[in-house]
Amino acid sequence: MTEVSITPAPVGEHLPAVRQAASPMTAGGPWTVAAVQALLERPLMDLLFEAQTVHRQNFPEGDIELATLLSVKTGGCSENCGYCPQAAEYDTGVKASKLMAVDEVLRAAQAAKDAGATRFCMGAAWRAPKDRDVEKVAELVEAVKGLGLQTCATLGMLEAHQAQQLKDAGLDYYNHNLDTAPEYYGAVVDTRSYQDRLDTLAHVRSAGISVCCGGIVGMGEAPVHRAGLIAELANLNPYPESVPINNLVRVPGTPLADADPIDPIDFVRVIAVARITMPRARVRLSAGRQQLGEAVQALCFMAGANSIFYGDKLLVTGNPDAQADLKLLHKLGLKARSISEKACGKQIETEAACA
Ligand code: SAM
Ligand code: DTB
Ligand code: SF4
Repeated sequence: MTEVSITPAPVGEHLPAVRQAASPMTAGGPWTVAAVQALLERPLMDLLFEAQTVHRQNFPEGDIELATLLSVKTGGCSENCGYCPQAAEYDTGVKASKLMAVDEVLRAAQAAKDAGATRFCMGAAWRAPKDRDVEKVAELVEAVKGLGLQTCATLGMLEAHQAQQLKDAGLDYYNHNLDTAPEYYGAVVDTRSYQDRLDTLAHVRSAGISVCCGGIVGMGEAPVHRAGLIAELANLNPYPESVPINNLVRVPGTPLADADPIDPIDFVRVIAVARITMPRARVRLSAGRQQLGEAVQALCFMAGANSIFYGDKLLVTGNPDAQADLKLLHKLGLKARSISEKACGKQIETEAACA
């Protein structure tokens, strides 16, 4: 057994260094990679204490957002993202299909709403949609919005006029992840650049759509790359309203199928640091929850996660069963966010509307 020596910390070092927000969505920055890495390396109990303190200051209601995903256009994607089962060049057994019809999507959205979700996210395996694709997705957005759900879409790279068209249709959020640090990006995907991702995020912002942007851990990245991802996200000005943190789902047939899984405690650290650096963001415990188990998820909520993907399926891979998730929230004494019990007393349009 390895011998571990524990050095007591000087008095005062365990106090939380709570940072006050200058404005709700531009707090604390700019963050250097070194400062973020130093946070990641803090003694776990200090880190959790600080993250929970920041969390309580910014989300006194303490509810958990339930967001349901639907793959509206599956597989056959021309990009080569090393993590993704939907890339055409990998043999993953995913069957490619065309864009779903409005009534089929509406049925799924209604079921998600009936099960308690407040946000419905439509994903499409495109590198970049064509204008005629955006027109059809705009119809989906309008229909889902009509049910009283928050709408989110993730369709790949967007041009400015396409973002505007989606905004006009009532899109609340656009998900477009930076996925990892800029210097590790080329090791994961080389059919597009980091700058391409940032350009789309800028178009989404300019159109007035709220940004959902996060990344994946467990892709063989070094701790400095995790710090680099968080620093990039936190330094977006403003930082994203929603930050999904995915634990890589290792799908056979993808280049990352055999990546070493991240240590669960390191996963919790990433959540805590996302909370501290982006105090007002909804930090979402995203893909890969099945692999974490209940105790680690509980630590993630302690660390400031306040959103989950909810429903038996992600896009093409599995997710914890919805009933099991509701039981877990109940066991932990956590409440799901609901449209009728809004903390702000207004119809939820964006998180900012509740500020
Ligand atoms: N094609 C669009 C794009 O790439 O932005 C939208 C769909 S894509 C599947 C959305 C996100 O899912 C990716 O950016 C990535 O963060 C996440 N993702 C994909 N495969 C994953 C996996 N195996 N494990 C964890 N997250 C994954
Ligand atoms: C995000 O950050 N994670 C979701 C959503 N945004 C679109 C997707 C996870 C995909 C996991 C693998 C799959 O089922 O395709
Ligand atoms: Fe295509 Fe998106 Fe999958 Fe990359 S992550 S292969 S862009 S569907």
